[in-house]
Amino acid sequence: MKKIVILTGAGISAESGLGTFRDKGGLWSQHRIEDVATPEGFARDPELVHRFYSARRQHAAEALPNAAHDALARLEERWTGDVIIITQNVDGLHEKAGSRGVLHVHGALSGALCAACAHRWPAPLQMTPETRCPACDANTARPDVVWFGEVPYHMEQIASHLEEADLFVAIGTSGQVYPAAAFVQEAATYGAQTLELNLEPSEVSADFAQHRFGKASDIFPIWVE
Ligand code: BV8
Repeated sequence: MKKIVILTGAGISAESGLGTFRDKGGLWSQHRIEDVATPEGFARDPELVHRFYSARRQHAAEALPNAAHDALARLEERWTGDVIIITQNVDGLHEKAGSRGVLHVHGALSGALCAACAHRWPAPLQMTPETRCPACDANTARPDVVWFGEVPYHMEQIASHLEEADLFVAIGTSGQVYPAAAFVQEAATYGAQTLELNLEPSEVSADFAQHRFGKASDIFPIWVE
């Protein structure tokens, strides 16, 4: 049966009250990427970076999935083929909506990683430079997210899903961050149909055969039903 691969970005969580990155007043307008989303920024000022991610972790913990997340979870239940969700989001809202096996290509706020021994554990809501690794006790804990210049997660698994996709759908992403922004091209190369669902055209709209523009919670449920 047909395999649907879905890439989501910050736009799918906008109606859950979580800020996007590049919209007006978005996360990147409040902080420079170099200061809060790079290993160099973390080395320079771990306290600032922990404050940035702890605030987002708090917001994500309080946020509820919206109709677009719910429709995706329903699609997974109802579709007789495979539905693979690859998310650039770190907010955990797909899991709150009931989606399982979501591939977090840029990590998750719910995870902590030890920069010294690579141990991973569930992140406390508020992390600080004093947060200690439960395995090696060093205070080298960091958010388990993929910063710019770092290798994205699950790339081999993602490559095989893109190869097998019959339909590739992007929801709520500006198509500005690589390699995720190039996933549509990879899927299309292997013959997938491509559909972009977004508030407005993205940087990679030209790579999609079809487009539906509007709010994710308006257009996606209709598309699923
Ligand atoms: C890597 C961390 C090597 C956690 C993030 C020059 C050219 C090409 C590439 C590069 C280059 N220079 C450097 C690079 C590589 C770099 C990169 O892409 N830079 C960009 C800025 C040019 N990439 C990397 O460094 C990556 N690593 O390349 O390693 C490698 C590669 C392959 C294999 C092995 C090794 C690592 C990138 C990961 C960075 N980490 N997040 C966190 O803080 O969250 S990226 C960050 O941006 C988030 O993950 C976010 O998800 C992602 C993308 O943003 P979007 O999700 O698209 O959000 P955005 O705000 O941009 O857009 C929202 C969209 O929603 C808008 O279009 C809006 O219209 C729409 N919208 C709004 N409301 C709604 C809506 N749509 C529907 N409904 C609504 N209601």
